[in-house]
Amino acid sequence: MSQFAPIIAEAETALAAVATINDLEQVKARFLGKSGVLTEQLKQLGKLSAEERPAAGAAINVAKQAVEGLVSSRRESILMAEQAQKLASDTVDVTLPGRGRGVGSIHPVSQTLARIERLFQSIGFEVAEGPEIETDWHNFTAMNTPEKHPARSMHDTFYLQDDDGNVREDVLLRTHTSPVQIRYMQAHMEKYAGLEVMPEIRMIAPGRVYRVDSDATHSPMFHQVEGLWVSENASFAALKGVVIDFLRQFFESDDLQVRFRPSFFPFTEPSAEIDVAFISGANKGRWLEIAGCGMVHPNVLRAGGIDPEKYLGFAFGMGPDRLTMLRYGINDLRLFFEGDLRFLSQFN
Ligand code: 2U9
Repeated sequence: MSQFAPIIAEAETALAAVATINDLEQVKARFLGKSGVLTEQLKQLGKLSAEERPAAGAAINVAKQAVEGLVSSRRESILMAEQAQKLASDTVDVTLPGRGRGVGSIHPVSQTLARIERLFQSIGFEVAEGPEIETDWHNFTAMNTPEKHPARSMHDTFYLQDDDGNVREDVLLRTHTSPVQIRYMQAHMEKYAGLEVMPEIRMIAPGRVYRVDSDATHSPMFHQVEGLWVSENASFAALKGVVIDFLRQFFESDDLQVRFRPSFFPFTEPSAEIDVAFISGANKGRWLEIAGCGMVHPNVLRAGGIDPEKYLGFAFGMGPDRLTMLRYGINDLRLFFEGDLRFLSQFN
């Protein structure tokens, strides 16, 4: 029996008494640590003669291995005991109802867009889309906007840069969906070029638009829906009929008051702003500006490849973000674009 048998026995007794990994590490340090019992023995080897040293060294190492083995088997049993206790106490109540899956919901503005699209489709309008990055020509020139118009300034419109970081004056983020109508008219005229009289145009263009503007009622990105009707006999009377019918259906109110107020836009002549007044509810009796409209300016028809002597057009534009705010009584536009589920999940 090795002279270290009593030390091994002492370690065994000490290890048997520990119940946690923490206490186990303390015992391990007492025997095998930097100034542990067996480590101290190793340090004494230098005092022995060269003949005695190998045998003594080997005996200490055998003892160290024995203690290490005791420590790891004790560690194993403590971990197993801890896990067994955890399994016994952490019970799963299999009778609890499941948490379910968040089903998500359609964004309130998307719901409004879908609603607007459905209403216009029901009276024969096509829904068209176009690029959000546009040329200055499609966004402004074709829309009869003067060269020096403030909307064309970098203060109001986001322009794009080239690869060297220089601002390009001819490429921008569209400020309205009107370029979609310009492209639509051009494509339409090309498609029916051979015909004596073209089929009439009835379309709406919903989508994202961009302006340098940001506060509670303005977002640098917002939505628009613009509509266009071009035919030989388009009229302001027809425009009023379409708009009033749409608004009454949109707000589900047959007695909604609608008012057309003379206004100015470069792309329509004559032009009007459209106000509504509700008969009941929180906005009862107040006139609220809700959209704009007018007869398409001859220059704009020409930009679309349409002869203004032969055809007339009417157009209108509205902001679905604002329409959504009115429909649900929301007072801050930014709520739509922050992605806060506490807000968004109220609309499913
Ligand atoms: C073409 C010709 C004419 C679209 C029009 C308005 C008047 C208008 C605003 C309403 C609220 C913009 O969303 S808003 O901020 N729009 O007042 N828009 S006429 O006129 C067009 C469009 C395309 C080819």
